[in-house]
Amino acid sequence: MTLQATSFSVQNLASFKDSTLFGASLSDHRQVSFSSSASKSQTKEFRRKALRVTQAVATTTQAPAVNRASPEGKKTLRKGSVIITGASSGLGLATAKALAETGKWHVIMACRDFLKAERAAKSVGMSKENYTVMHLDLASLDSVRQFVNSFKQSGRPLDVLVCNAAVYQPTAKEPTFTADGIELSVGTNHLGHFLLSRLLLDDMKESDYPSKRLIIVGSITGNTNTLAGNVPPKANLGDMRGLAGGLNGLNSSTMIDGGEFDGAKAYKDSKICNMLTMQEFHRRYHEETGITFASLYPGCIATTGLFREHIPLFRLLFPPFQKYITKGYVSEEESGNRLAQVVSDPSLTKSGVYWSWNKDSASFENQLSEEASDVSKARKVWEISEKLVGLA
Ligand code: NDP
Ligand code: PMR
Repeated sequence: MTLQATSFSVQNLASFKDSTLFGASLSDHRQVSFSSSASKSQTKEFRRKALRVTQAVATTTQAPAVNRASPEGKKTLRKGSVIITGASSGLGLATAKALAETGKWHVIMACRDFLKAERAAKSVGMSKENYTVMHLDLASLDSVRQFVNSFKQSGRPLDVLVCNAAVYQPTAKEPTFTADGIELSVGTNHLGHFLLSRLLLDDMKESDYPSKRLIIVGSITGNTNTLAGNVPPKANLGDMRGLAGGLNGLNSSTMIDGGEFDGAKAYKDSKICNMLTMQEFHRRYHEETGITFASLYPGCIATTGLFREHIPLFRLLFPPFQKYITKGYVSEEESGNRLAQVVSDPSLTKSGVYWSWNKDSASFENQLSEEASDVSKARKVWEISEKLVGLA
């Protein structure tokens, strides 16, 4: 365990990147000079969109990435368009708020509970013109496909996709299942997002936004090179016999490694899949598309709904434990600012990176555990997942 206390020793030893502050970095973003080839691709993009919009049921008008009509005659960037899954609470909501507040982003809040999401957006003061709520239940592959269709029909560009939603069932004695009969944690956190991002990749490719990003939220607890990742039950995908069998509990185990059901382990395993998927996306698509693929550990946001199914004593003690003992605690607002940086900060464009933040809230490229960076496991997760979601 050389990298053991990630939050302690690695953060202290790492050479930290200069963290550009969010507001400042966005203003850098505003003035972009475009080459003539970019203009050609914009024209092509326009034609394609025009066709798509006429065919669409719901239509909106689409601006190219660069508007030329600013009063000073400067080229200004259009609003970025970002989808955030699970934006109805916790990290997703805080990120949506942080981005919406800049006035430079339109946030598509992809949520399973429409009313909850609308109320959440209002409660944090997001103004109507900066967000749209769209229904997405990641625990149903049909719902994922419907969401993608509705999004495509809306005619909106897609510049950044944030796979954030998750469920955590630490006290479940028995497994529960998605609409497709897949164990819920891996089905939602990994497979739902896997299908979503695969189906939306073309939309991101077509976007004319200067920096396109696909972000999959990871976690320290899926990384066994950390102290937190060594709290039992530890993440471990094994030979993936359970995943290959469909995690259905009938002719296969509900756990990726083929073991007995354990809700806490299933969550941690799903986070390894998230981090492996990001890297596999990077290897397969970064060079060809220029899309930045990234993952992150936003810090321990001990107050979120993620722990809703934990015992009351845990929910009471977990925030002070993280605040005063491990010092890994981070507020929802701060975590939202961190993820918003990964969405929009010009200094965080490197692809294939798992971002973390030090105690001064400066971002740095963190190291993943051996398993969470295993190239052959990443390929295997990808290939099995393709079959399970009906892409292969
Ligand atoms: P929350 O429970 O507050 O947020 C999770 C979100 O996911 C909610 O909006 C929830 O919707 C949504 N969601 C759950 N199931 C589905 C589904 N089937 N379809 C669509 N949306 C769904 O938890 P956090 O904000 O803490 O978690 C956000 C991310 O951060 C997760 O990926 C988690 O793994 C990660 N993370 C969290 C840490 C922490 O300390 N909290 C640490 C490291 C990573 P609803 O509101 O309807 O329940
Ligand atoms: Mg952990 C550096 C110490 C550290 C950090 C940063 C975390 C983060 N945790 C640390 C240490 C410990 N935790 C220790 C020493 C213990 C044993 C007392 C401990 C226990 C613990 C439990 C029971 N921790 C937990 C749980 C959970 O149920 C949480 C979990 O695993 O959710 C999947 C959790 C977490 N600890 C963290 C973080 C970030 C979490 C939850 C969030 C996540 O990974 O999504």
